[in-house]
Amino acid sequence: MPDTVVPDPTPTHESLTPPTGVRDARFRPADGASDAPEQRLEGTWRFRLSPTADTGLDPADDGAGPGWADLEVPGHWQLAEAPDAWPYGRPAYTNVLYPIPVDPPRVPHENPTGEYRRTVDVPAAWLAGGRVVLRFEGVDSWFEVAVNGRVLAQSHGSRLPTEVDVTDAVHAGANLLAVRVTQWSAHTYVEDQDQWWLSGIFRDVTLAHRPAGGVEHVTLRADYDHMTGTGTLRVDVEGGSDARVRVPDLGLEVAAGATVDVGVVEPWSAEHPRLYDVVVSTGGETVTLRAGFRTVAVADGVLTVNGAPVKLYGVNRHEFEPTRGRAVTRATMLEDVLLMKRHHVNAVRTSHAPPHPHFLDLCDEHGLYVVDENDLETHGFEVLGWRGNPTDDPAWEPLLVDRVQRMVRRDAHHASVVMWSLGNEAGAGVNVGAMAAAVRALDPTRPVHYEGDWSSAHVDVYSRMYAATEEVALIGRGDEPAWPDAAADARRRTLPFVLCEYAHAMGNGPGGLTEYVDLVDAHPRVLGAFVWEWIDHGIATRTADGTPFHGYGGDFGEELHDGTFIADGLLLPDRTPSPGLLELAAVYAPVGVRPVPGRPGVLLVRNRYAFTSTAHARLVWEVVADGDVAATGEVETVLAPGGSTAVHVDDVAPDVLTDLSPAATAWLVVRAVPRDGRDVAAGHLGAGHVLLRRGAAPAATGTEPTSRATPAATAAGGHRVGSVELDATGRVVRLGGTRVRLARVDAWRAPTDNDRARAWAADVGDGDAWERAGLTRLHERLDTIERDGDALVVTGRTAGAATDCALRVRYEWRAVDDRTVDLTLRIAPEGRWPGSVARLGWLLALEQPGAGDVVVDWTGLGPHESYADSARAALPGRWRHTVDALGTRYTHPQENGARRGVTHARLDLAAGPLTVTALDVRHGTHAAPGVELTARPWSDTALAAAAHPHELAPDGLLWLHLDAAQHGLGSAACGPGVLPDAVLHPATATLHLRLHA
Ligand code: IPT
Repeated sequence: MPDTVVPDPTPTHESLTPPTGVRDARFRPADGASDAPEQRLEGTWRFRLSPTADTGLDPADDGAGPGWADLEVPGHWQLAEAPDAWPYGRPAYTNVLYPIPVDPPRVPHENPTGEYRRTVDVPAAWLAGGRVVLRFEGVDSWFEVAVNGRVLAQSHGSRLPTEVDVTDAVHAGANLLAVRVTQWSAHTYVEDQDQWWLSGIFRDVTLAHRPAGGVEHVTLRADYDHMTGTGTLRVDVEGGSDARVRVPDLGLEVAAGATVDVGVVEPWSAEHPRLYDVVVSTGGETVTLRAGFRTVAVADGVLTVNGAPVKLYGVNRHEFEPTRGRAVTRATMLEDVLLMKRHHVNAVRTSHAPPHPHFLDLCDEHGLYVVDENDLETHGFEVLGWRGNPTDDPAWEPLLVDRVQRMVRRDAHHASVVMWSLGNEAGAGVNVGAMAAAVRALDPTRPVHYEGDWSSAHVDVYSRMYAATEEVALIGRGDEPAWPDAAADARRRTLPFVLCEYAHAMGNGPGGLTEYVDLVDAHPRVLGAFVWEWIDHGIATRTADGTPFHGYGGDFGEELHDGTFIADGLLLPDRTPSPGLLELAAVYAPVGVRPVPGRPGVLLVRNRYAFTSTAHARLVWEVVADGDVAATGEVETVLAPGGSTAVHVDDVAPDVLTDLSPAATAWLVVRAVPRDGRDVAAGHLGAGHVLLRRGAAPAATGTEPTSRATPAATAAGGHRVGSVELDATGRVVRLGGTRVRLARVDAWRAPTDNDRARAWAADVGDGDAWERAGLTRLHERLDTIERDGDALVVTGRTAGAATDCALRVRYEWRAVDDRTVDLTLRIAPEGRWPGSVARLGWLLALEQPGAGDVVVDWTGLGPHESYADSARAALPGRWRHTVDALGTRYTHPQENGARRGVTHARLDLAAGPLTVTALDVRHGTHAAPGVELTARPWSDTALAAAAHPHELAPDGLLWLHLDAAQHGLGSAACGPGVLPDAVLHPATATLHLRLHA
């Protein structure tokens, strides 16, 4: 009978009990910043995995016997031997859904549980006075700590610190430390973030001596008054009495506990991360903190730092390494920070949990604004209509409040943290207010963020994710639809707005970044936006035959998983920047360079820094004509923050166009080149280009050869026209010395992850529309072939089975000389189309063993790939890559590698070079500066069928797309699709090309 059951006084992994046997959460000084001794307990521990939480193992068992093995700490047990073997279960990926039945606080009996053992040496001196404390920075998910066989504490909060006072359980010399960690616990229900389920002691463990009268906790407040240029400092110390505070750089020494005016200081900002050592001493301990003087405020719906409105050009960062999961090394943390800085990211949301604290030390030092997010997500309740959601259940309040308190206590001394976030995707409920109040009680100096409750009743910023640009524009203007509760609505209208997630960077994309960031720049209320997300969480693994690859959901035998949705970052799993990150760098660039609609020949240069002039940058302009610099110079202007200047070609190079051949395609380019040689993406702090003039075709320029070769019959009954050989039906069989396996019009691409999805507001996804229009199964029927003067004209129809959507095609071949042919290809859609098309252009499959090594030289936009809605990173010039290097090996293979605006390309084929010159390219009413060129050693069909890059093998052909246009990328995998001006509609297209081979 229930009332005869005697409750076990010891909390278990299924108890809703805040951590027991633990000390108050404490700030965490930077590595080496305290003179109190400590030992980092990283390295080899003994380990044993049990199938249930009831392991039957004695905490006094030292793990030396059979059944135990070595394991590296910190780490996740599932990745113990990754990528070679999986001795302790495998990683599992779900985005929203719980991988266990939803029955809080109960979890399955099948509950992999790790028993950890190691001995620690406690110096005798540590026991002469003070305390001995064991600190865990992160253990996933519930754990129990025992020393010398005595159970001392139970804790949870996987990404939060736990300190256990072990003084009374240790003796001088060797002591046995035992930690029991369960994979599943009551706390799993509040840790449902979109990431791998990975367990164990995955962050640092330290054993520290806490001297008597030591610095137990520091509350540091370093404010900056931008009106006077002076700072104030207040340091409160828990622990030792008579604490003193020294700031050597300011010649300051004062008692703790008082607010002192420190006089003139250099403020901290992400642009100038000036830190001052603050030395805090008590009788027992000296700790050096690094303080940044800065004041964060929200006034009139605008967030300011040091009085200046600041914009957050952000990314969401989960901690991840392909072989280590969330057990990221300090080297990786630094790499992430430097990669962000290099790509002009100025803000990071620590999605969706407090990061390893060292990451925040790096953000302080290198300058990033941080939204520090609590370890809370209950997304799996959404599919249950939020029934039973812990966020709205008072029984969970102490646990959720404990979490935010531990975050704030640990991190509040960091200058970089400018906002607290209560968690992610945890719905609305009574505990939101309780958490917000707990945060403010500990730290009233920073705004509080939470997206899951759109009333914004308890927070200081209105936050949303993936809202479309139209809605963001409404919010920016303060014209958003009203929230039902009038008071909450009125209050929300006073708040700054932030997109805590936008631009889902899954696979090839995101497209449309510029439109969002323009809204951030245009509206004071729009505070910033954070791309989802920083890195693909592809786990290093191998095929049965040993081929390495990065796995995603489903690659580890999960019974429930979310597939490729874990591969949605700006970095590939090995931290190679994706084209999306290069585009982001161009869009976030601190010196914005943009064409001005309606003003030809003009580039507007804008200083987007909040605190910094452009004195550290040279503004270099160039006129690039057919890939070469025809004229160059510098604009001698220093722009103040927010300042702008227009660079007009008529001012900087008035005669340049008249001096150039009319056949030349010319662009104006402006770049902001750092004078200090700092390491920034593409070598500049911002760049932009505008087309000055499209080169005129040879006929118009009088450079056309006077005598043309005429079509001739071939021995095989076909036709030869200049460099091209056609069969009797008009099908291309040879270009110069290269055999052509396939040549036809194409309108499909291997769908991107965005193409495969349906945008939130769309009736049909792009990939589905293409499937319905038959584009996945196009064949070309040639109908007529006839001479027309000196031209050979072939007509036909390109279509797929089961639909009447088709492309009428007309090829007009005209010889220029024996090795040169002009092709005018006209494509005209007919039928009723269900939506967009992927591309409109000509597809060639050229017989070419070793196609990946073929060198492609091109004149056009580059060197990186570009798409209609992702073309800020590419600049006009002359570029060269191998076919292999043109491509991007996305974790999940898909369309990639297009180069736009190509006026001229040369492919070094085995039989000799093939050159393509774009004489005229049109789509609908739009005249393009050149073709869109894509080359790869496999077909789009193979690309679309591959689940991982290693499954793609060259097929002996060089697949070459020469397109009039290609569809944009959008962000439909999570959010809006391709914006209207980048949608490729079925419309007539013309390609006038000159082929020399
Ligand atoms: C949003 C989540 O906050 C984030 O963790 C991630 O899952 C992202 O989506 C998609 O990759 S939730 C959004 C789908 C409502």
